[in-house]
Amino acid sequence: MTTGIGLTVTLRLRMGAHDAHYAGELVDGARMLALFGDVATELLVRLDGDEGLFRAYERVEFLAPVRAGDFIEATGIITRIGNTSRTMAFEARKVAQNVRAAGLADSAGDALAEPIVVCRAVGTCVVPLEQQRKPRLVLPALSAAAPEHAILPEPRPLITPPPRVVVTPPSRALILTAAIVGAEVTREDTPHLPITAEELADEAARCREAGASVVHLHVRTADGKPSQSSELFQAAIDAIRRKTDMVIQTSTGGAVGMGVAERAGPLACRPEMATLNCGTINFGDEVFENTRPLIRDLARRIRESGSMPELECYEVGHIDEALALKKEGLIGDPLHFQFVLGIAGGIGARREVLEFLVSQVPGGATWAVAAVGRHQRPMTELAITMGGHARVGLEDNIYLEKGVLSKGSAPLVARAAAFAESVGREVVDPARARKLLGIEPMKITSG
Ligand code: KMH
Ligand code: ZN
Repeated sequence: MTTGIGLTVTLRLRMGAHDAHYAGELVDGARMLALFGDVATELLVRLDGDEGLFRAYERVEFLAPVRAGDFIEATGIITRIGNTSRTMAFEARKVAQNVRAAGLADSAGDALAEPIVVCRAVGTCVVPLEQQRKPRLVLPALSAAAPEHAILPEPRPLITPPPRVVVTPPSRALILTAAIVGAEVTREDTPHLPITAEELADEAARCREAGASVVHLHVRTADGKPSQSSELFQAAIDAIRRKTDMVIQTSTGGAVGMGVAERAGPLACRPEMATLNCGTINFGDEVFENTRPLIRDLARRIRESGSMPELECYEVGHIDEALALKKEGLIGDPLHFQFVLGIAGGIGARREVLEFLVSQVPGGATWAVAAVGRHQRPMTELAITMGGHARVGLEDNIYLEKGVLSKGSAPLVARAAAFAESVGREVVDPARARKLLGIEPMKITSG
C-alpha cells in the first residue's frame, strides 16, 4: 500500500532523423509531450495498474531546442492524487548531443556535463475508479480547502499487513526557509555572504521578497568568525525586524566544538523559533556533538525562552530521539522536523532516504528538507513535490549552478519558489507560516 505521491519514472531515448520537423533538424515540441505521455502512462501503470488517460496540461514550457541526434531524458513525478485524478510534473533534459562543428566528423558527439532542461510541464491524468487495480491509501486532495493538519483515516485492513505509510498529508501551503549565513561558509568561499546585522537584515528582506517566510539565523563577529553571542543576535534580530516580518529562527547548533552554554546564547533574545539538533553526527571531518543530556538541556532552555523548536535530524535515529523528547514532555505539539541531508558523515541525499524519513513522521507534524551542496536543488524540488517544506540558502549551498556562485540566498529562494508554483504549491507569507507551525502571531513589530 502506498500513497503514490513522489512516485517517479524516467525514460531516456534518442531523437532520430524522423523526429526532426523544422529547419536545422529541429524536433517539434509535440515530441516532448508525446514523451511525457509515455512517462505518465508508466507512472499510472505503476500506481494504478492501468494506463489511464491524459486529461489536460496546465502548463507547458519549451526551454531549449531539441535536434535530431539528441539524447533526451524525460522524468515525471506524481505531485497530487485525487480519487481519479493524478497530477504530475514533467521535465525533459538533453544529456548528450551531436557536436555539429566545422572541421569535426558528422558523427562527433558530446555527453553534457550538466544536462540542459528542454521542456517542463504539469498535467493531469485520470484513472476511473473501476479501472484502479492496486490498493492505495488515498490522500486528501491538495485543495485550498483541505485542512492543513488533517489526519488521514485509518487504512482499511489488508490480508497482508501493510508497510508503515506516510500519515501526514501533503500540504499545499509551502514554507520556504532561508539559511542566509551559517557557521561554516566564509567570505573566502563566497563574497556574497552577509555578516553585519545590516547585511543580514538586507539579505533576509531580499529572501522574503523572493518567497521565504522563515530566516534561519547565525551571526558572526566583525572579523567573520561564527558566534552565539546574545548581543550580536539581538542586533541582528532588531535589524531584521526593522525590515521584514519573517519568522526568525535562531541556531542553537552554532559551530562545531561550542559548548551548551555558548550555543544557548541566542535564546536570551527569546526568538520565535530555535533549532534543536537531535543527535550527534560526523560533520565532514569533525564531530557535531549533541549528546542526549545536551539535547535535553537545550530543549529545556528553548522551552523556557518560549521558542518553538525546529527538530534538526541528520540521521533516522534522530527522529526517535525527538519523539522521546516529546514523551518526556520537553517538547510539545505541533512538531516540526528538518531533515538535513547530504552532509559528509550524515544521512544521504536520496529519494528513498527521504521517503523513509517522511514515513516516520507522526500525524499532525510538519517536515522540511535542508540538503547541502549540489543536493540542495534536487532535494528541495523532491521535498516540494512530496508535500514537505524546504530550506535553501548559502549556509547549505553557495552555488546557483555548477561553478556559478549565487549572489546571496535570495536567488536560491526565488528558484525554489518558482519550482513550487510550477507544481501547484502555494508559497506562504510569514503570517501563514506562523499558523502552520503553531507559532503565536508576532507581537514584536520593530526592534
Ligand atoms: N553549524 C552546524 C555545526 C543549527 O543551526 O542548529 C550546526 C548547525 C545547525 O548549523
Ligand atoms: Zn544552522
